[in-house]
Amino acid sequence: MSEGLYSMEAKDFDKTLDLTKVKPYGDTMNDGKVQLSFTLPVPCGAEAVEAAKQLIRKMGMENPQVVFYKELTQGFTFFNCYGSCSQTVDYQGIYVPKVESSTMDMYETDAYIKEHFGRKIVVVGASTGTDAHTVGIDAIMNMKGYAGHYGLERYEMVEAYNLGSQVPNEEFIAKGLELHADALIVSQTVTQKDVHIHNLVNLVELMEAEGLRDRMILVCGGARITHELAKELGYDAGFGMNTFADDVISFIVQEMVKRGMK
Ligand code: B12
Repeated sequence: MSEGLYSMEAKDFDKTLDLTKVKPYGDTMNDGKVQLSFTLPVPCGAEAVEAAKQLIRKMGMENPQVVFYKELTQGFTFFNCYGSCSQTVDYQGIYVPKVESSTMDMYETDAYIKEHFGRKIVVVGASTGTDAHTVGIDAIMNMKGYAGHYGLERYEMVEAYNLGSQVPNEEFIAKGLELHADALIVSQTVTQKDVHIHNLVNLVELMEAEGLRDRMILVCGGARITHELAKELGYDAGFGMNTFADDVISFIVQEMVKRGMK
């Protein structure tokens, strides 16, 4: 197959698609088909199926269909359903703040660091505060990496220190200073009661109080972190799901060059 076909988008071959009024796609353009699954706390039976259909209509769906239902336990029924969404979104009007650096692979990054700095870049990472989730920060830092992308420990020109999880912010900063970190990278997974926001803000405040904020690149990441949120909280960048080490180290070194850091 030619490369041209791979780079085709729906708008290239379907003239009924209007990007100012985008609807879900099921079998045909603009059919609005949506799959829903949920549980109702009612006994399994015909009344439960009717309740599910009425609920789907109230959600703004036309033609509700229950295609599977089963008693979960006495008094609870689980449903798989379809409906046609009557709402649309203006895709063309969407603006999402994103990290603007261009992602380089490990070899390109190592070469970039040699050319611009002539020394190793020190990156210190941790899952901080009460957060015990390590898989995200490990995916970014571990030698073996994640989904085919090497982690920072593998880079020839990066000195990567992974402090693990539940690292108090004070300890994190102290370690960053001791290791002469160019960048601190923080992972936050738990967001219940906005614990991630309190913890991320606390780190920035501590760094500002010690006059350190401008001396290091500060980055956060996690499944529920966006670049927009990170910027609001005083970080240089934020990375969400599907991030790899390539993305974050590319940002760090390009940002260091922009700021004239040596
Ligand atoms: C594994 C897991 C655990 C394990 C963690 C083990 C470990 N060593 O990490 C254990 C069992 C310990 C655990 C405990 C808890 N967990 Co838990 N856990 C999960 C689970 C199943 C997977 C998380 C994971 O590993 N994802 C895989 C990694 C690769 O993805 P990721 O973290 O998103 O990382 C990627 C990006 O986000 C990004 N990224 C992440 N960090 C960083 C950092 C930087 C700098 C950058 C650039 C990028 C980046 O890059 C990564 C790679 O692309 C999720 C549910 C789920 N399916 O997601 C729940 C989940 C995260 N846990 C949850 C909860 C509530 C808890 C507990 C509070 C439960 C409890 N009541 O005790 C405790 C919290 C303990 C604590 N003090 O933190 C909730 C969080 C809900 C919320 N919104 O807050 C989830 C979503 C489950 C749920 N649906 O309720 N958990």
